[in-house]
Amino acid sequence: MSNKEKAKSKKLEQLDAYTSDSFDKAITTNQGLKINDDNNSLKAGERGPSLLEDFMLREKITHFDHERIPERIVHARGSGAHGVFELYEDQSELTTAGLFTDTSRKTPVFVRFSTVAGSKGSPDLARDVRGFAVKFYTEEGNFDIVGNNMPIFFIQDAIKFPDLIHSVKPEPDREIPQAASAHDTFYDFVSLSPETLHNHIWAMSDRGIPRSLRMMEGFGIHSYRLINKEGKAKFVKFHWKPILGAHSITWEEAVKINGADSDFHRRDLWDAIEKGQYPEWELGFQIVPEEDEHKYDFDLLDPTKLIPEEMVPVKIVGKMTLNKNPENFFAETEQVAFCPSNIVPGIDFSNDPLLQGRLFSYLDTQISRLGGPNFHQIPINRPINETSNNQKDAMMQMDIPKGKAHYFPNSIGGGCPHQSKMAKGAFASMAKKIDAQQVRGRSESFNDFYSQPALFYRSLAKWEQDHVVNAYSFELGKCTYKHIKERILYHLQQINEDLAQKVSDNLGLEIPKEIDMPVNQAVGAEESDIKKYQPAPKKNYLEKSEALSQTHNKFDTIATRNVAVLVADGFDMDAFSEMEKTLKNKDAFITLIAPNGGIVKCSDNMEHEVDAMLSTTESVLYDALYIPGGKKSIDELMKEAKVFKFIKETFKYCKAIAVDGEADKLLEKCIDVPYKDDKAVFIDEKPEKFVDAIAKHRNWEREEVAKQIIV
Ligand code: HDD
Repeated sequence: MSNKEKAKSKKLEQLDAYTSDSFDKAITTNQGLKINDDNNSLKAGERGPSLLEDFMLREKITHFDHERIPERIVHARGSGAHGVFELYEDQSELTTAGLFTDTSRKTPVFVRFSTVAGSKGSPDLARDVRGFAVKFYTEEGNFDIVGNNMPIFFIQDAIKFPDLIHSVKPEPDREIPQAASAHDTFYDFVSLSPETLHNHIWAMSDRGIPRSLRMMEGFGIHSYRLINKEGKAKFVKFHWKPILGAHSITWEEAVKINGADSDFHRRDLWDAIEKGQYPEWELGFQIVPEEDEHKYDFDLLDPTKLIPEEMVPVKIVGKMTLNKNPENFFAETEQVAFCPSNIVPGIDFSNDPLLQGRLFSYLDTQISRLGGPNFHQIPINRPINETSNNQKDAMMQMDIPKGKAHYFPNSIGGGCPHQSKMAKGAFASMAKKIDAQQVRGRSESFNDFYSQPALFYRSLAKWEQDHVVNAYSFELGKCTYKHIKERILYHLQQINEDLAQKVSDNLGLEIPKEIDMPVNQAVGAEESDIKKYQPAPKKNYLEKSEALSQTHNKFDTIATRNVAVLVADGFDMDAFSEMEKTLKNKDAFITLIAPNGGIVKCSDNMEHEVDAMLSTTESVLYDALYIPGGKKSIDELMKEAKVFKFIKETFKYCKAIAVDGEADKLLEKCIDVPYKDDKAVFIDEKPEKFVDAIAKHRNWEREEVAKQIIV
């Protein structure tokens, strides 16, 4: 079965009806007129001016002039793919939602991953949160989980979202810096809004620079509700767990990748799907009964808090597989419109004030982004079930709605479209008891800003903590205002003294003993109210949570890992073929790199196609390096300075290296720190050991030594 056939789904069939191609077709105007010269405009004489009469010129240029739509105000840079969600077991004790109760269903999905701050053309490896938006085309309508790769968000109330984003986007006077949080306005906002600290420390950790979009977790973040047929509701948090494990790279490497291939993540996702290595995630629920709403040291409605998995384990319920690339980036990935308000029966919202604001914002933004309120008719956004209502007009209506009555109730149209009972699959908002006074403010239970960042930092491995220290030092080092840096140092001190001390040493600044704590209350609020919103003292309700560190992860596969193989004419075929067989059996990708393009000959005089010329590629684009022996080949490689850079970088960034025969000479020549006993360097060893080391992603323990290497 071809990949395309495997990917078949009701959504893809629907999209097929809208796809077109130009193969074997005559070029025409948009009015269907065949064109006989698309190279020359109509002119008054060969050297004369173009004529207004030239409708072909005008049509072509006019279309071109309008080919761009506004990029997303956030998450502008993104990559999408089609796939399917399959349920492992019926979850009807929790919900009536068809996609979570019917195990025979294969629910089509479209997923878009993104960075947050950068523009549409910004580099993939920015330090940033990654968007993880999933649209389920269910039989009851579209259901969107518009999440991120971090389980919490920066702010607690949607009214702060424009401020957060204005602060992180390029500064308004010079439009600098692009796709980077390391600047004054962002840190000004963060330092004055301690609610941001938890998401911020996640962004400063390795989670902010994933190895691949296929190797990161996803989170719905807010508490939602699942409701079963008895009407019983439970809180739920959605988790996506990648089958390949969650892995990251270092900042130094990210900077180089951005130069070598700024489409690194986009290409990686596309290539894996094209090669039939479909990315997969398992979906998990964290369930909290409504009776337990107030049982925790944090508020379930506060989106800056996670529920540690040690307190509420994640129950795995199904699997999502991405199995088809889009046909057209603009039509699908650019025009897809996610809205957290897209919900189906059996699921409902919580009172999380951030979620409540999002329920408005997404629908609203699509209207200017996609040109009007009929954006749901764009093929990628159409649900797979039938839609029918009385919103028949507006820009770009694509259907021709028949009938006279476009209001409800009506008798002329037979009362149609009619309302449906819940038993017939209609959505009805759950009955929630609300007995409260209207207030503009927040709950005191939202005041704890330090406990969870502290838990996060404590839970990291030593090398992960080092990366956090480096990230804070780098980012604050890029800020120019001393008082902003000091305010951040103060907050870091509240989170973890060791962290604060290391960062302040790096910056050469003192940690202030106190700062003027900003007040999230109305101007002129009562003293007692102001006090109510001061940060609460840090609590320690859990010493460590393993789920927060990427060291407690999946390290059991090398599928889709890209191994660079450096060769020149005369490389040892015996060693190479054993290695190649082992790696390919485990679904790794191999890139044969040689000083020149075209063909390279092995020791058996066989011809091998070169995948990349040394001058066109960089070590940072690969997960591991293998160099087979062969005197002639190694002598040739010895002459290439780029080979030494390649090896040194691979070692410096803690990746697995295997060499055979004479190739050890290359390591000896360029690695000037001890490497022979390194856990991930293999000299004339069995390929299986190399495989295990690649599966471990990196030998981070090497970092202390490797950082002395200059490249
Ligand atoms: Fe948002 C896009 C994720 C809070 C307003 N958001 C957007 C996308 C993702 C998220 C993944 C890209 C969707 C796509 O690929 O098209 N946003 C989040 C998460 C949040 C969050 C996980 C907090 C838990 N967002 C948030 C708030 C607001 C917005 C509080 C406004 C009040 N977000 C938007 C937006 C965007 C958007 C401006 C831009 C493009 C779009 O919606 O479709 O409306």
